[in-house]
Amino acid sequence: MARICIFGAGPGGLYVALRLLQSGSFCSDDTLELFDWGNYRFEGEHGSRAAAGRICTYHHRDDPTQSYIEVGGMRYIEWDETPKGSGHRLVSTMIRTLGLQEESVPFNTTDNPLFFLRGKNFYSSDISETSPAPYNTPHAAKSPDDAFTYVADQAIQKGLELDDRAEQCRFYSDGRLSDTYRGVFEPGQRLRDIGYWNLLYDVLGNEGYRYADMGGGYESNVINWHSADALIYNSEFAPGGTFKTLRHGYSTLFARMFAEIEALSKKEGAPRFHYHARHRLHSITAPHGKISFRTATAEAPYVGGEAQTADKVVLALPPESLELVAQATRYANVEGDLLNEPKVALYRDSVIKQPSYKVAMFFSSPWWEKTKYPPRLVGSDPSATNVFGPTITDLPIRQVYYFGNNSPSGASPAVYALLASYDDESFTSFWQELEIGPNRDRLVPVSQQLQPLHGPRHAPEAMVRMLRGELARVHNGPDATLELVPTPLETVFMDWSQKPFGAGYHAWAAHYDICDVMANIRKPSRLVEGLDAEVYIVGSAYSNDQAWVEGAFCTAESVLNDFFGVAPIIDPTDYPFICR
Ligand code: LYS
Repeated sequence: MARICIFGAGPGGLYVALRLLQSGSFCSDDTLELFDWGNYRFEGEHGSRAAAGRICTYHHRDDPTQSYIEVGGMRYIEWDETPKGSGHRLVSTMIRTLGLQEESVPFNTTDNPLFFLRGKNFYSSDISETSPAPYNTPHAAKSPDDAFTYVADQAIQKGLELDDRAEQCRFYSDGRLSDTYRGVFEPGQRLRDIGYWNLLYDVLGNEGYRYADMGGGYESNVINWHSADALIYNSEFAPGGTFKTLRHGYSTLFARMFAEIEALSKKEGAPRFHYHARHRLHSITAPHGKISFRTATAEAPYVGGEAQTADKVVLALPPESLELVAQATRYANVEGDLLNEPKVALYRDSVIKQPSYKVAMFFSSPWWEKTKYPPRLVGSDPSATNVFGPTITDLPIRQVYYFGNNSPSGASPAVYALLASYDDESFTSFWQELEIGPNRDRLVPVSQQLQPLHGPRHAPEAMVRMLRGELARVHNGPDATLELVPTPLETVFMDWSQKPFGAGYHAWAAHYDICDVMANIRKPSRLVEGLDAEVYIVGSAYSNDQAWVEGAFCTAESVLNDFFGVAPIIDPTDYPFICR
């Protein structure tokens, strides 16, 4: 008669629930419960607002027959199923085993992106010695991506097999600056103790750094994070990378996982299964390993209910949510405060929360095709969705992806979807002040805003005009005005910096042995002398693949294998799910 409680119905929580049910390791008098602060029953007003954690496919006017935009996670890297092959093995495996392979389509990215940097419009193919990008650095004669490769060449010792995942893990803990490195840092110094901004600045100079930041599209990739991880991770975003998605939106995967969970829980011999929408974990303790917790409702999220017990608890929650639970527990000042144990708190803080923001616009025409600087499409696969991009700019919109007319049913009249802004870090605050609209004071404290829990929100007029102006300049030249971009049919935004997520994604902080953190934060009681509590933490934040669903699946799979006795879903020999 075991009770297992999973908090968080994002990719990590769904994965744990599904794999546990599939493993058949339950008795029929066991109970499996899944809690989520939102209501991710995968049916919006019109059955369309499929969402799970930080995945959210938004169809125009919330109508599933219409074109859509991903306002959260949007793609994955396919694994070809060979032992040496790279890619997201668990996401690819899940898609295949759930019978969604037919739905898998290329997420086209261009190998010749359009740039608008320092007021200049140009394509990647225009960049040359005689026509460099507008930065005062020799690196401006090549693509921004080249600057990242250059830094990696300077910093990494020759001869390492860094495509190999086990080798990568060793590099995270013990990678050293190459013997030939010349700069402020010493050759042979541990890379994990060097901030990546510090390293980029040391190698590229400030102009080179700015170019890598603005031309790379993601400020999140160049912050002062863990250099050993950054040196490997950033190669994933080079132009022309091969990504995939699901034809009718990435949420299809999570909707299917949820449906499968419900189906399996109705089978003979299955445990009792309960999904508690709009219920969150309020606080948790584990004195001498005995778990005690309180939940709260979405209506009164900070008021804890009666104390409850469980045999095992999985916290499939991002760091911000863990911190909220830790705070409530700390104020109760009770025995067994696991999350606030000094080493657990230190390890919880091993990742940097990265605010990120997405704005989706829907138009009655693909106006961008007839501009002075249209994005250039690549890929001629007829099964491809129209998605392509990115266009990259130093304007606050930062990156643009052209989803186009991707209505699942060919709805008429056609509606063309545009991910008008994909921005992160300091750029998110540009949009946040436009959320409220003119002549209005703030009514809800920032710390109590929960927008991403309720789904995308409609953008006020001034935000829409700001977006049109920036899109006009990017596609028509620095003097273009907003009238060059038609009035959209609809504009919605998603601010992932708000609670309970507190970030769109996470990056490892420098000065941590991330392998040690990854291995131990999964079961935080391992960080407390003499304690054994069946409380587990999973999710992309503390993973080998941050900012990817794969990271959440890998931490979840490793917890299932190592602590729940579930056999690995695929051979882990050449693909450690976590580093340890
Ligand atoms: N997985 C995200 C994407 O495909 C990456 C976010 C970058 C985080 N530094 O765009």
